[in-house]
Amino acid sequence: MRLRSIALSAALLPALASACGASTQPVASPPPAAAAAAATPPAPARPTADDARAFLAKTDADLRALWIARDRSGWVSQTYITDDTEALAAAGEEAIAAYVTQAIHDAARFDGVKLPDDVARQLWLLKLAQTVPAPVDAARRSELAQIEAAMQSAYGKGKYCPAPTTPLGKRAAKPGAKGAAKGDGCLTLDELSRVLRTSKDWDELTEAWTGWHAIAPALREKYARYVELGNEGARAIGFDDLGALWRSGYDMPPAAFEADLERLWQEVKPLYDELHCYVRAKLQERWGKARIPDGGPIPSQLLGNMWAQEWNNIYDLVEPYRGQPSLDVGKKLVEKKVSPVDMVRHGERFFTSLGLDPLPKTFWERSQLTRPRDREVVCHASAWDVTWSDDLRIKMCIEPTEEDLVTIHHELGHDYYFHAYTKLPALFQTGANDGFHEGIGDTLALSVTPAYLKSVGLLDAAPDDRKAAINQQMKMALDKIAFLPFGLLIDKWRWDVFSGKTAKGDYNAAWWELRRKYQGVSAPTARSEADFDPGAKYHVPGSTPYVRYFLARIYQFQFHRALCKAAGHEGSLDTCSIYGNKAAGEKLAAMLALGASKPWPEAMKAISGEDHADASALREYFAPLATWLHEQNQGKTCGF
Ligand code: X8Z
Ligand code: ZN
Repeated sequence: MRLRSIALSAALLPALASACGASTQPVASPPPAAAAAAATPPAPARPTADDARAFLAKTDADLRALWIARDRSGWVSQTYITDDTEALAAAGEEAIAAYVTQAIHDAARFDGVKLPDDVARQLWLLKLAQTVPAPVDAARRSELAQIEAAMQSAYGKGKYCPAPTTPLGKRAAKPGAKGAAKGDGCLTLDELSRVLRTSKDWDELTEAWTGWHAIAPALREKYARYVELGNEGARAIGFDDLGALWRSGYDMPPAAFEADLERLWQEVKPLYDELHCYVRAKLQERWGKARIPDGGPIPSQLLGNMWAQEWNNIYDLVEPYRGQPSLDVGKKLVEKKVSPVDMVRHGERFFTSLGLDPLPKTFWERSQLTRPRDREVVCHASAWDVTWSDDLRIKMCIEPTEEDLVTIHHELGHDYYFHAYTKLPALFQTGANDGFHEGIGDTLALSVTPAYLKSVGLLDAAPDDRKAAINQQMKMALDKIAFLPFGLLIDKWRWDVFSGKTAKGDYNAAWWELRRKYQGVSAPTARSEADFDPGAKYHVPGSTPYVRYFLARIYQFQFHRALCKAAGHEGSLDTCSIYGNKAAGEKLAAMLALGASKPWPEAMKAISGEDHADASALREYFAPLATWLHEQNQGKTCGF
């Protein structure tokens, strides 16, 4: 879906200046949603720019109505999963998919017409508006929408029910014990994630990992069919396959985009390799070289996160210097009994301190901040503007952890973007590219420094010497640097699946090959093609493209450097907080207000003066740690 909700299957695929094939294939008779469009008077033989504008005005109104309907049912289905709400979500998705395919076909009459830039750009964005375009055939279109909704629900409802004799089964049976299952004796993703975050028991960690991954084999057949139908939809509007469509949203040809990603990856890979080497050595001290051999991948259940995507939860195992002031914000949140609402207020305060508006009253009435006790929901965090009119919300299952405090800033970043461009034409109501959208809240979170946290009572002391600063850098690197290869590989896997390079019979093997090659992690237990491990990551069954998060990890340091400069910060980037700085706020707001109305390099220029993605800001931020890691790794066998 291309939603005003981020992190749903939603999409926000951005615009591209270069042309990419419009559909020349005949499209079947218009679906009901498009019937109104078909009833407009026949276009003149030679359409003009004014005709294109009129077409867009109508399309804008139609899209708004359809997107609002789709997002209303999407919100309800994700905050109350039942067969009925799943069917409503599928219907909303189906209607919009039908409309967009038809509208793209209708817009083909403007091909070759000289158009003003804003008109040409909206027509191009229309082609990218549907993350998963539907086949023209009504039955297959309906099938695709149902599969998408079913995969999303299945993921949301996923649970692991341990047998009483297993390590987690025994734990679950102890009432009141940490990790004890509630009610049915089954464990949700939150509970299994808590085990991965806190347990230091090999068997428990392995069981939590395999337990969650057992939800995914049931999705394998559905996913294979989704690939067929999604490709059919993408081809019907002129793309080679669904992956080609996803790579087309970056104002450059897909091949140039891939090359740019590789350039960025090569710039940050040396830092990842040093971090991996250091962390592996620390884990070897904890678990032994028999389990983690030199030169090999790290078993992925040992990194504190279900997907080994961020490693900050094992900070205690890898802390550079003991005896420094605690950086444990989670402990403080628990100690001070900071409620989920208060955590969100902390986030909002950061945005308003920059001169941005407070969140609307309805945000507090309509958001889902905690996991409801009485129904199934999709807990994966997301941000919404359900009725496309400043109806801002977030959907989370907040726990008192630092991770969730950072995620709150992340989600509010999406909401503030929605708010900033709410008056633009609907097709421009998206990020300059999807990496921008993912990077805004994270940019502000980079300003949530220990000094800032101390000022709001969430830390007792901020680092004031080199050792403490290295500890803080390590903490940040376990989040920001550890994530980079993961951010890249999910879509590398999907692009190969969509293009057919990876056949259905190789889904899981291809996944683990990429996990080993890029992340240097291995599966906790033997895997086979009976498994479907990519399906255990939200964004795969949820149809959310993922390379956006890789981009966001690069952009956010670029944005941070630019905003710190605007704020007049002197000193190293890792000590900069733009909290309370209106000049930085203005710069940010100006960029957000552009939405997708301009190619993303122009938005990048508006905020940073630079017109390309540049990993040098990230490298500058982590320069002290890079030197330190390099020293620590002397004499070690690095690599995997
Ligand atoms: O999905 C998200 C956000 C919602 S857009 C919570 N993120 C990725 C993930 O959780 O895998 C943020 C970081 C990466
Ligand atoms: Zn996000």
